[in-house]
Amino acid sequence: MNWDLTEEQKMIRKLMRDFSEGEVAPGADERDQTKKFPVDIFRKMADLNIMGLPFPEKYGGGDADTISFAIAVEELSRVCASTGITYSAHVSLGCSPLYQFGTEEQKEKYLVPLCRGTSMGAFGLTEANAGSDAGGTRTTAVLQGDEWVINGSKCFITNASYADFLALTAVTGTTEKGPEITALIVPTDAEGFKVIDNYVKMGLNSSNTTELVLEDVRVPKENVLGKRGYGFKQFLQTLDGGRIGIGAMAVGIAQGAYEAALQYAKERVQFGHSISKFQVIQHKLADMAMHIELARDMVYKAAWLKDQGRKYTKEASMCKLFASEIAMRTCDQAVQIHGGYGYMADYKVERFFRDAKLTEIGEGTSEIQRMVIAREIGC
Ligand code: COS
Repeated sequence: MNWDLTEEQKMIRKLMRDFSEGEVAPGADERDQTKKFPVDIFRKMADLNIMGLPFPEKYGGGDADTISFAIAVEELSRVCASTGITYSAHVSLGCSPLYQFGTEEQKEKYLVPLCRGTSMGAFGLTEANAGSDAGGTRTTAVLQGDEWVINGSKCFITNASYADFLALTAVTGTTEKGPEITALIVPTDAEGFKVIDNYVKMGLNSSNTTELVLEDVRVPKENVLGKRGYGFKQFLQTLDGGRIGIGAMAVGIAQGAYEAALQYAKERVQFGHSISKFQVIQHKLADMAMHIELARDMVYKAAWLKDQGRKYTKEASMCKLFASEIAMRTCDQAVQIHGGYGYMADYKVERFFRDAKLTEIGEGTSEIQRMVIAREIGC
């Protein structure tokens, strides 16, 4: 076993660290306050050829592996989790299903612009009554002649305001097992398609979270992604990859909060000593460092399994569950170490704390991850 990163992975870590500190960190607090989507940052990431990092060069990708993708998400999230989740969703939910299930023609038409960064990637699964029970989709698509006619709505969809198209699930019929669910690629400027950016959120304020409303939206018959009736399974498989991204995001947030707490503890003097000299603070910092190390190892293990073409459903759920829960705990303790200052928006641990909560919810709640793990271990 080799625990070292490859030369390429180290290079990507350095590139993403420099980019995140130089370009992403400086405006992060302001973007959080103004809820401004980081369009310029994503333009620069497109120039660096990072938008399609883990996909083959022939589709405009960077030919890197999933560990490199996780490193990129981690480094962005260490300074700005809104940028981290935007990138993670773009790659793992926007690009991935097109790469895994699309025809060659669909990859040319849709994956290439995503990898080049001319459109953001998005994915439409969740609905008001289909959250944890993702198979409870009510959106319908009816084949009329050579076109699908889609009606319904989706909620909490990341990046859709900046996406030229996205794949979404719809009920296209019934089978003996229940509804037949198919994934369809839909242009966001199609007649009858509304993307609404109106949510007021706890955190991740400069990421784009939208509602989608589809009224008699028509797309050509060939816009089925993969095979008719396989949409639910395809999206569950896509979520396995997405959970590595959220795990990496959680590691990045935890790392950012931990570093801020360590620095603050060294600088803050009380009772005549910097508080980092008190054992009670040292133990908090030691626990943070240990948890982050363990979470990062689990994220990389799940990513490595994916890169080996092995099954990684259980490990993806484990890394997402563990990393998100330690991110929340680390941010809580980072605020605690900052005392009253940690409760103030001037100190970035306040933002990390609000942003971390989403990692326990998005792409499957902690309860769903435990359900997936329980099924995988044969309960
Ligand atoms: N990859 C590929 N196929 C999978 C899969 C996976 N990870 N997990 C399940 N499947 C398959 C099953 O094998 C089953 O196939 P068959 O019909 O051939 O037997 C099918 O998909 C349905 O699976 P299952 O019966 O387990 O579905 P459930 O409705 O019980 O739901 C959970 C499974 C709860 C795991 C799923 O709904 C889920 O992940 N929910 C959370 C959704 C989520 O993360 N939402 C957030 C979206 S944010 S973008």
